[in-house]
Order: sequence, then structure tokens, then C-alpha cells
Amino acid sequence: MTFFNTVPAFSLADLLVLGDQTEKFAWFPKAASTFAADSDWLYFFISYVCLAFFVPIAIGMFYFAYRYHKPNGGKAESKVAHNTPLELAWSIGPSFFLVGMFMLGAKSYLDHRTVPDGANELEVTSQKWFWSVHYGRGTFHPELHILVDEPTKLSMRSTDVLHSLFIPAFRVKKDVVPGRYNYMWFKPTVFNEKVSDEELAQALKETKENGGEWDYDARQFTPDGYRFFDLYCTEYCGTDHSKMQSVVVVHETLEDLNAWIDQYSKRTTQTPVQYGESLYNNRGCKGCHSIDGSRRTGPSFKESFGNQRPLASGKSVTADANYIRESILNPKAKVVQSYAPAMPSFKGQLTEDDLFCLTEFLKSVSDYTPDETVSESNSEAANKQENEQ
Ligand code: HEC
Ligand SMILES: [Cu+2]
Repeated sequence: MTFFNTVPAFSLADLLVLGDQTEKFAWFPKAASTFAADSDWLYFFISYVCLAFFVPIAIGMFYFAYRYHKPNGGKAESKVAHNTPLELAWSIGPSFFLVGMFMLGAKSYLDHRTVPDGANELEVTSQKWFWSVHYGRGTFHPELHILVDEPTKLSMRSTDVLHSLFIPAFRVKKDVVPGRYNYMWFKPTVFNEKVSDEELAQALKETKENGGEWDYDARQFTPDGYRFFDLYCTEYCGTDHSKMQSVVVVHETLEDLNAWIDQYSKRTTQTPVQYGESLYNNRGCKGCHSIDGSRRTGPSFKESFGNQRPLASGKSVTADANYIRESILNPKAKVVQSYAPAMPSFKGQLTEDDLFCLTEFLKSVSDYTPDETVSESNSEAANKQENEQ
């Protein structure tokens, strides 16, 4: 065993958060769009030019400081006051490089801003702290699913603060500004494989046993079995900014992409509870509300439906269907005690059926039995209920 094998599991790639973790010394993540080659070339060009100047300048600086240093109190003397050719050379020479960098950068910028005709268009909404992609046909999902070798344009808007959408593998990044639409486009050149059915089934089973939270980082594939590229929010936007991540899945065929979209389109055969659960997972509720009783930015849904709610105003209400509805459409009307009024309004974003399904889902996960009248001494009742279960 060599020395290096005895060092704890740690590689350079661990330091490079964005590096391709499957390669040992990858400086960049996989290059997966038509922009990547240009962008990387320009990056290295600028880096090497800087290095080519920095090294001799730094060496020269130390050398001259040493060569011409004088003892303390020694008198400064200079033989050279001015050298026109030298000054022209070091002013004009580097300016060629600077102008070159500007032109290459400007060309690349224009490429990024010029959407080709016939690009597929998707609408992306950013909100504290999740992404939602609208695929039409009633499908909203936090993952971005697109087709290989097809230009895709994202129309992006924010319902609260400034966010920024960043897909390192595509070398694209654009701010999402509240109050207006911004856009970006790209053409993916690499598609994502699907994992085997066995591997997926095993992962789903383990996830279920461990409490249901899908771990994209540990698995490196989605709950539908696709490998993916990372998608980040890269503009600090508050407490859970670091969790505002999602993934991009590039499909090989249009049939496959459509099948994936249809699977998440409007409720057809699903029960209200099942559909409510998919809304909970896909519309961002999950980021702020747990269903296991743990406290996140918002209260857990485990103790919502049917229970008494102390409000910030000092009053309290019973969490019935009307209250749930109001909480989703107009969250600031009744703010739950000890929580910040951080919930975004979903007015206009959820249909009546969506609201109904969400309410049914909340009912199904909360500790509450329909026939029991909810009394003032609610905590006692809740305790009793828990003991009985
Ligand atoms: C950014 C975080 C955030 C997101 C996203 C979010 N909520 Fe909330 N939610 C809160 C906070 C904080 C409260 C408590 C303060 C208040 O009442 O406004 C709350 C309160 C509620 C309540 C009242 C709960 C109770 O037990 O009294 C309901 C119901 C609710 N949210 C439903 C939803 C649904 C459904 C979604 C998804 C469509 C959602 N929330 C998305 C933060 C969030
Ligand atoms: Cu953000």
C-alpha cells in the first residue's frame, strides 16, 4: 500500500464543489452544451495570459527589490527618469490582449442572448426557496427536463426576491429578477442515462424506509431513475438559499420526455390524497413544511389539520378547510404564532382542484380523527390520541 492510499478518502475533486465528482482531477463539471467549449476556452485563455504576466512581474519585483535595496538611511538614487519605447511597449502590448478578451467575451455574451428560431420554451418560476418549471398540460415540477440537441429557452420570473439560475454543466447563468421576465437559452449536447430498474427500485425502497426524503446528492439520480446535471440558485436569497438546488435531466428522445411530462400532468387516475402529495413535493411546500412533525420555516403539516392554531395576533383558530385555503392563498391574513410571515402566496398558481387535493393530503398526514371535536385543551387531546396510536 502506498502512502497515498493511506490518506483519508479525500481528493482534489472534493475541494472543487462544482467539479465533475466522477473524475479525479476535473476542474470543471462535464461540458454538456454548445456553449461549454467556447466558455472554457476563453476561461483558460484569460487565465494563461494572466499567469504569463503575473509570474515574470512577480519574479522581477522580488529580484529588483533585492538587487537595489539600500541599508537603512542610505540615499535613494536613480539613473533612469524616463524611457519612452519601454513605456509604449508595456502600455500598447497588453492592450491587444485586453481588447481580444473583450471581443471574445462580447461575442460569447451575444451568443447567449440570441435565442435561435424554433427554440422550445419553458417557464421557470423562482421563489424562496425552490424552482418550479411549467411544462404546460398542467405539469409543474422542480426538475428541469429537456431534450438533447434541441435549443431550449427558459422564460424566468421571480415572485419574491432576486435569484439566479445556474447550470454549471451548460456554462449558463442568469439572474431572475422580481417584477420582470428574464431569459436564457442553451442547447444540451449530452443526454442523461437512466439507471437500471433494480437500482431504482432498491433506492426507492431504502428512501421509504429512511423517512421518505429523496437524496439527490447521495444517489446521483432522480426518483424517476435519471442521471442529471446540477442546477443551483447562485444569488444569495435568504436562509435556505443553499438548499435552493435542483437538477437538469436531458432526455434522449422526445417520446421519453413526453412520457415523463405526462406522468406529472393533471390529476387523472390519482386519488386526491396522492395528487395532493405530488403537489406538496413539486410545488415547493416540502421545502418549508415537514410531514413528520419537525419544524422547518413553516409548521409541520403533522399538527395542522383539525388542530387549534395559536396566531401571532394572540387569537387562535381551528385549522379547518377554510383556514387551510386562506393560509395558502393569503398567508399573511393569519400568521401562526412563533413563525415569520415567510410563506409566499399561491394565489393564481393553484386550481380549485389543487387546493382540494392539498387539503385532503393535509388531512391524511395530520394527527387528527375526523369525529373528535377539537377542544380548548387541545394538547391533552393530542397527547391522548398519540398514546392510543
Ligand atoms: C417559504 C416557505 C413556505 C413555503 C414554500 C410554503 N409555506 Fe406554508 N407556511 C410557511 C410559514 C412560515 C407558515 C406559518 C406562518 C403563516 O401562517 O403565514 C406557513 C403556514 C401554512 C399553513 C398554515 C399551517 C398551520 O398549521 O396553521 C398552511 C396550511 C400552509 N402553510 C400550506 C402551504 C402549502 C400547501 C404550500 C405549498 C403549496 C406551502 N404552505 C408553501 C412557509 C411556507
Ligand atoms: Cu434563490
